Amino acid sequence: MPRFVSLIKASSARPFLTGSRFYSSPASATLKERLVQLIPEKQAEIKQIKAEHGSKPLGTVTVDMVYGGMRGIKGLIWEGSVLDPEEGIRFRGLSIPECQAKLPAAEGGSEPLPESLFWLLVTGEVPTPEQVRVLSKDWASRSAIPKFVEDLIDSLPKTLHPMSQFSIAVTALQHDSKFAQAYQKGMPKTQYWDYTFEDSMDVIAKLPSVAGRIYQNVFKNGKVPNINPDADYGHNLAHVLGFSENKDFVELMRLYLTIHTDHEGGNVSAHTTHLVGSALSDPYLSLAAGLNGLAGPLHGLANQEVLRWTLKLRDAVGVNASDETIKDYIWSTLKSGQVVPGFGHAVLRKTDPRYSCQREFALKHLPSDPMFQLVSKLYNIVPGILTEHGKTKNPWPNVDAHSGVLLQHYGLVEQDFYTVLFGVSRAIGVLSQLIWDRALGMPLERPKSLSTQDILKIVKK
Ligand code: CMX
Repeated sequence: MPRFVSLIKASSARPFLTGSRFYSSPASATLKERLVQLIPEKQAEIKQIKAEHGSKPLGTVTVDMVYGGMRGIKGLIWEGSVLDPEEGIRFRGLSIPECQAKLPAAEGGSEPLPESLFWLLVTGEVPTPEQVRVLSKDWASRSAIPKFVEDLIDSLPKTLHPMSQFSIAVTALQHDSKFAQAYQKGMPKTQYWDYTFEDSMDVIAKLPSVAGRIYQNVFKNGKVPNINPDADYGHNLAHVLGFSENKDFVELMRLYLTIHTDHEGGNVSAHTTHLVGSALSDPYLSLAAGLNGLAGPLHGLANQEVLRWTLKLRDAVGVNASDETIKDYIWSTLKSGQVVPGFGHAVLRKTDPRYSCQREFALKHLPSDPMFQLVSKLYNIVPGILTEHGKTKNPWPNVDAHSGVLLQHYGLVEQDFYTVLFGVSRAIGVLSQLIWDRALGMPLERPKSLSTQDILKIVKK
């Protein structure tokens, strides 16, 4: 009997796999069917790695690392993406330009569909256009949110930050967690990944409905357009925000949602989701925790801070200001003890390729936008000043330095909403890993902490 047939038969006791159809090749498999094949292979690979190499060191931990936010400590497994300080992110080995070239796009579009990146992150494989189409439909079919969550969002004060509203709504969606319900009924560990997969698919699918509702409530007339069951995820997100008539904005959403998904495992939103998930908190609770981390100004909230700071700069010095005047403004930010938002990174040491591809998008679609031209000027000026300032290890721009200027060009000018868009995308990355966390039986995360007294005792020995 071929291996995949026995796997599907073996898995048929699982409640969400009973409807799995027979398939003859991976190209016609659904995402879940493909996972049924891949999981035992990966489990066996890791078992072997642990047996053969389990006692080998991966590096040393210094006192500076412990006091320095654990930079550089190799202590996490993250399958979907790896970040090279010089080159930037690779999703399952593919750079952003390679993803743009290889991942299926929408009909008539050229940017990769975020559904295809989810497939890539989960399986390590480039999906066929048909597989992506099925996934788009699946997400659209799961997109409705319960009435009580709609009412809850509607009841929140407009003055509550959209990211707080987003996190509250995701936590409330936990009401319908299949993982939590199955755990209460006493599911065996072998089924953890299956329910994590179903919850992850559900919550990702519902995020545009949640984000659209928050946006329309806080900034517009409160009327939320319906999700189109035949449209892709990026198109539907643009639609609920009220921008789907503009084809370029829809393409921007697809690109935006693709590039913000994943940035290996140690960043605050990814690590938090993974950490909270390790307590077997379900995907809703784990994601909500990660979103709360994303809402910090040194992380995802930097995207709102960048546009706010750039607009203040424009208002203070004008769009045609000389380089010298702009330099003075940047120095005044630094001298007042603030960071220049959108520049620097904990791992990267070169321009973020997520910045570069957004710049390419702007050069193609909005080359003469005055704010884009100002952002381009900042690209030429800020790194030199940060280098002269002498503190930051990386003076180059990160992803957040560019996203706001693209959104405002199309009329999405409400900066406080920008991190919600980042959050919709980040869910795709962190939940693809959470599925693997449960498939691989990742244990409760519990590193050792030390007091300063303990450190002194150790180093003085
Ligand atoms: N402007 C001014 N100072 C900066 C700076 C910037 N853009 N970037 C770093 N520094 C400073 C740090 O605040 C730190 O100062 P202290 O020694 O006084 O604490 C010093 O330079 C060394 O920092 P680092 O090791 O280079 O950077 P970290 O790994 O500590 O921090 C980051 C990384 C991103 C938080 C930091 O570069 C920063 O604050 N940038 C601006 C905010 C931002 O754009 N965040 C978004 C990052 C991408 C994302 O997650 O979305």
